[in-house]
Amino acid sequence: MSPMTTVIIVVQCLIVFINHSWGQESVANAVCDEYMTACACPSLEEAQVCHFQLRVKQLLTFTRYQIDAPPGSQGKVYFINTTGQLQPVSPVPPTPTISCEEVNCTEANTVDGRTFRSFYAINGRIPGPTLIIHENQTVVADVENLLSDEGISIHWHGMHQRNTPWMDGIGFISQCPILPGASFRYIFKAYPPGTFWYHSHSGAQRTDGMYGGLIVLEASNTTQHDLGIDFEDLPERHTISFLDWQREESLDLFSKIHSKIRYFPPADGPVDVVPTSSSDFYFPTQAADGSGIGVLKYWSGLINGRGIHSSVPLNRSILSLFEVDKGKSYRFRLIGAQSVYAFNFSIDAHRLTVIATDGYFIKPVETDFLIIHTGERYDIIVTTNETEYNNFFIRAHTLELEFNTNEEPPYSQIPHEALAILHYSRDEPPSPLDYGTIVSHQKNCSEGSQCTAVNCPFQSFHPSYNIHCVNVYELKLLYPTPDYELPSSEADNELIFNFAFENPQRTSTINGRNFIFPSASLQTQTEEFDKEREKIACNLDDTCELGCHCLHVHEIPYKKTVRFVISTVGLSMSRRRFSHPVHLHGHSFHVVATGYGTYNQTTGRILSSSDDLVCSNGSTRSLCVKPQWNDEKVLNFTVDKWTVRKDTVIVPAGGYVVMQFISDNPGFWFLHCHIEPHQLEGMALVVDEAQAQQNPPPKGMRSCGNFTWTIAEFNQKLNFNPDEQESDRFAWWKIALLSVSGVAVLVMIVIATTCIYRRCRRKKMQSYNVLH
Ligand SMILES: *[C@@H]1O[C@H](CO)[C@@H](O)[C@H](O)[C@H]1NC(C)=O
Ligand SMILES: *[C@@H]1O[C@H](CO)[C@@H](O)[C@H](O)[C@H]1NC(C)=O
Ligand SMILES: *[C@@H]1O[C@H](CO)[C@@H](O)[C@H](O)[C@H]1NC(C)=O
Ligand SMILES: *[C@@H]1O[C@H](CO)[C@@H](O)[C@H](O)[C@H]1NC(C)=O
Ligand SMILES: *[C@@H]1O[C@H](CO)[C@@H](O)[C@H](O)[C@H]1NC(C)=O
Ligand SMILES: *[C@@H]1O[C@H](CO)[C@@H](O)[C@H](O)[C@H]1NC(C)=O
Ligand SMILES: *[C@@H]1O[C@H](CO)[C@@H](O)[C@H](O)[C@H]1NC(C)=O
Ligand SMILES: *[C@@H]1O[C@H](CO)[C@@H](O)[C@H](O)[C@H]1NC(C)=O
Ligand SMILES: *[C@@H]1O[C@H](CO)[C@@H](O)[C@H](O)[C@H]1NC(C)=O
Ligand SMILES: *[C@@H]1O[C@H](CO)[C@@H](O)[C@H](O)[C@H]1NC(C)=O
Ligand SMILES: *[C@@H]1O[C@H](CO)[C@@H](O)[C@H](O)[C@H]1NC(C)=O
Ligand SMILES: *[C@@H]1O[C@H](CO)[C@@H](O)[C@H](O)[C@H]1NC(C)=O
Ligand SMILES: [Cu+2]
Repeated sequence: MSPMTTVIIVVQCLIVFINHSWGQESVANAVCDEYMTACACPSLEEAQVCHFQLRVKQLLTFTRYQIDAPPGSQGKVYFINTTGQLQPVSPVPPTPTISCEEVNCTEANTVDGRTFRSFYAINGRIPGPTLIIHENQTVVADVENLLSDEGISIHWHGMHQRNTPWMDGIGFISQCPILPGASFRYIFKAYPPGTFWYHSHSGAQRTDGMYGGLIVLEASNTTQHDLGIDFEDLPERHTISFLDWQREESLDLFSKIHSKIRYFPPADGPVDVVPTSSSDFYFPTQAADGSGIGVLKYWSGLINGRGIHSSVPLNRSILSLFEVDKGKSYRFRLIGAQSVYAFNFSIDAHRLTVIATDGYFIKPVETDFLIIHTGERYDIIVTTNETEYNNFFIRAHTLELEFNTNEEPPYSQIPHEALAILHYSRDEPPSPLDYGTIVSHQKNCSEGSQCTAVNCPFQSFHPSYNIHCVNVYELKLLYPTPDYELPSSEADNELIFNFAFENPQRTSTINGRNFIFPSASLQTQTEEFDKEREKIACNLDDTCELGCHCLHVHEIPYKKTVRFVISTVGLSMSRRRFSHPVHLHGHSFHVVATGYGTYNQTTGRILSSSDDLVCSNGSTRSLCVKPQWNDEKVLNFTVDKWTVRKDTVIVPAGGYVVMQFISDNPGFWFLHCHIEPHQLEGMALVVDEAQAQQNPPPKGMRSCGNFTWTIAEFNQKLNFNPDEQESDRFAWWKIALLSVSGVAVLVMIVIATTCIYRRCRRKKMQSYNVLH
């Protein structure tokens, strides 16, 4: 066999091998063009791997763009005219007019009907397309950063990322941000099934629209039977996301918040006016328990990217419309994508049957209102049994109340409401001109007609509201947790984290510490973190009286029952009390218990924090840097296979939530308040789970971090002589040539030796044969 033939055979073998090992997986490219609101993958039988492309751009609202046009191409501005239609603004000559037909351009993204500003679009839209995949499918998502100036990352909220912690999409925790002009390939297993979402986890980009739904369809089709409800599941049409929309871009907003300047210009004035009096400053509004809500002043609310600002008449707004047939039941999937505000969700004249949360089915609960906090998801069944009307308002109302010190409850609601429409397809869908004719059917809660609300951020409403709360810990799973996923009631490891505004600046902290991001990604550059740990990680024994700004990391061991107690107690004065929606990455935890403070029976407002926990130790100012259980109380927590599981949970103001899980997913997992300004101020920490068992990252993931060098190195560089380079390069070229010929000679020697040896053997054999 000649060496050439050998090489050819080896190469052919390699090709066959590669084809074989790659060809086993069937790959489908999900079509996900700019005009599509949802992009679906074929079933697992047809495609084990599903490929999406997500392109992130900065676009203007009310503007259409020709798809795939080069940068610098003209957008076309539209406004909603008096007949409720989109009317183009003609460009000034000589700018060429682009023509937008059905699918040539992005949609106009009219948001709240009023606010003309830039936002982050994924595939041309706000929100980005809903991605629909199947349980255990392998998802490949190429994320392209087409922004001009910011790094991005995409987090797949609720996906466990087992064995793939570096695919979790947290800038500087699980990866370096994707720089402008670059793309990043996320690959992960779609697990668990249910309603999830994806969103930026760098800066405050989520607030500016960088998110979309992520629906993982269950492999099992027995749910309908087990729930006893015959429903239709149409995730491409019936996924509903909520966003509280702001007038200014988040960079402007957060630079104000970080300077503690709560100035929001009046709605009827320009945004660039300078405040002249401290009375221009905004103070957070309050919920029924007196706790503060709304770090940012409310501007408007969007349901699937559309809504109505209070200054816009109904007949000049464009709302999201959800079509249904009469006499059926439908599964709707609700996604809390808000920046700050919780929404009280309801559909006029329809009750809601809550059937799942954060990917886990629950025993159905019927309700009038469902409160959804940022980060949470709830699945509901809506039965379309109304006979008289065809159009109903879908409402998402903030929990803000109008307090008047002299009055007693019930206080009236501040009218901050996002609207959409449920349309029975018995006739034509309404146009904006018809919106005004839609009859309101808001449920009036009275003594004789009590209402139910699921997921209140406090124990209960004052009786005068006639609203009964069903809170998270009261929900029960529909399917029991399998033993291998069930933590024991007794915790092997317990950590107590107090979420409060406890530092001299009164900004968002956990145990008195403001989280700051490292300069290199923890998950992919762990050696650097381990080396610098002393310098950059928080000292967990510090009493933090003067504030602690540090990389807050807590270690937990492998395969134990871990208990996190998330509390909101401590120094807080009543108005500074806040309920925080807390999200843990990498796990679904069991919500074992919820503790509440005490409430004034006359007003329903919080009197004091729960005394199950104490903060007294460790500091003269009683900062809650090391919260502990109160020894005088005997508390007993039990987990069973019906205990509800979630990945995001609301922790009541002045109270706590006990969550338990098995630490069977090694990785650096972020734990944080999902209210964007709180997270950015430092209400976050990293759980370092089983570092020794962590999976090293795939080759080639980019690294980031500080760069520093010395003057000596600089001087050496300064003495560089370009003129010497030509000959130098020649020298390298010669060395390369020499090595190649050297290798060739060696190979020839080896081949020659082998041939000679073989021939000798053949001769020996021949002589052997001769001998016998
Ligand atoms: C509103 O815009 C539509 C579509 O561009 C146009 O047909 C209609 O005449 C406009 N209405 C008014 C009142 O200008
Ligand atoms: C828009 O798309 C249609 C169909 O693909 C095509 O015929 C038409 O020329 C396109 N228009 C423009 C302006 O690109
Ligand atoms: C999907 O994968 C998970 C984890 O590997 C497994 O527990 C589950 O049974 C799988 N689901 C199906 C339908 O195969
Ligand atoms: C569920 O799926 C199985 C297997 O594909 C099928 O035989 C069965 O009819 C399905 N059941 C329902 C209620 O759709
Ligand atoms: C739109 O609504 C406003 C006030 O709500 C009303 O004055 C106006 O006449 C309406 N326009 C049309 C075209 O119906
Ligand atoms: C939710 O909003 C509706 C109006 O949209 C109101 O009637 C109801 O009282 C609110 N419920 C809660 C729990 O805030
Ligand atoms: C529709 O069903 C609900 C229960 O799901 C019931 O309360 C309501 O009265 C029904 N409405 C009509 C018009 O039948
Ligand atoms: C609730 O009360 C308002 C105002 O009193 C009334 O207009 C409305 O019809 C009532 N809603 C229902 C469903 O009865
Ligand atoms: C509860 O609130 C009422 C009304 O503001 C007040 O008079 C009363 O003293 C409060 N009760 C307690 C225990 O603070
Ligand atoms: C307070 O902290 C000290 C040292 O950190 C510890 O020895 C002591 O037991 C703690 N006291 C309580 C009541 O937990
Ligand atoms: C805790 O609760 C369990 C189950 O309810 C019970 O068996 C156990 O005795 C309780 N322990 C204490 C100390 O109350
Ligand atoms: C990187 O630089 C920042 C800012 O100077 C510093 O705070 C941080 O500790 C440095 N990181 C490391 C790993 O040295
Ligand atoms: Cu918070």
